[in-house]
Amino acid sequence: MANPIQLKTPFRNYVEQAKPQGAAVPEGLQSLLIALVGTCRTLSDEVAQGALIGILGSAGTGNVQGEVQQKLDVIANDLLIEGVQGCAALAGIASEEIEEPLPVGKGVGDYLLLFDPLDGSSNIDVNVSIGTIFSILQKPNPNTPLTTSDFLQEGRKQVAAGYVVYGPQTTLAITLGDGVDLFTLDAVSGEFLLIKQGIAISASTKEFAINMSNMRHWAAPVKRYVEECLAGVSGPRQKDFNMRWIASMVADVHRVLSRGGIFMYPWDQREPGKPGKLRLMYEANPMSLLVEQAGGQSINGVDAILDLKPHGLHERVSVMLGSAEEVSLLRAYHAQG
Ligand code: AHM
Ligand code: MG
Repeated sequence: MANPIQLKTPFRNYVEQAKPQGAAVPEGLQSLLIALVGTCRTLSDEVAQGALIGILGSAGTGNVQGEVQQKLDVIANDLLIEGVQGCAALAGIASEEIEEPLPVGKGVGDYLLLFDPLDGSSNIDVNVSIGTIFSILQKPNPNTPLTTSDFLQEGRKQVAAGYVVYGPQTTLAITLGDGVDLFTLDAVSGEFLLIKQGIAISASTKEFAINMSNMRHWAAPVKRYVEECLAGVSGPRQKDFNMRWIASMVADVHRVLSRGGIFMYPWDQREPGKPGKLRLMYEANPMSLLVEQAGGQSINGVDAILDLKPHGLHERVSVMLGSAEEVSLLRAYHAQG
């Protein structure tokens, strides 16, 4: 685990003091993280105002993936892009809401930022937790012009990943590749303060999260796994399971990090050519790094998500992550076919 840092330390000081794998965080990365997290604080304030500042409802536009954009999807995307423009070490940005990568300045620098600016869009208008998911990669050649292929790196290469969930509290979870730490936004100081270091996901659990309305479309191994959970204490698992589904990945994964569990958004046969709903680069990869860093596992059924070689910025993937015993079982069921 990283060096111990005093609880309630503000995020800026935390980043200065952190020593992932024994080395200080490079200054360029420090500035990027501070700017990014500072922008999430602004976004949190806007989310909290909701209808009072006219940010609810549809934007009347679609994103690159053909999904209807909510006003807050667009606001969050613009805010985040604007918020990191001053970061000299940042070469480019990729977002769920923009088709092509966006160069920052001349498109040169050490880092690449990827994000889902507002995850859980269907929950915005009903006042249920939503969030921002982010991933930071090193740019392979810091001095050459930005290309899409710069971003197409395995998730294991992320230098930082995290999310901010805008819920009853605004909470930040982050990994710099040496454990997972949690912060809560303090409304008084306007700072994210450290509340927990070295989050650990319990290996066993009695809680699963999946959109059950898709059950008839799932592949056999996922159906078998969930049916066995539902069979409870008299079934093969010999225990009763509980189910949760918030429909905001940030909130569902936050619960998994907080008290264990398994979260699944698997491939289903409605669109057989589509590997899943969730996006690899800015949803599955950052969440998978957090989960693995907290001792859990994250797979697409067969392989660790962090080992997948990406082929496109907006590529989708089947996701099963959380408590190690459950994810291992699901992997075994996939191996049996
Ligand atoms: P979004 O990024 O457009 O909000 O979509 C991703 C969200 C995830 O947060 C969540 O797990 C999933 O979509 C919910 O899907 P469904 O509405 O099928 O339950
Ligand atoms: Mg999302």
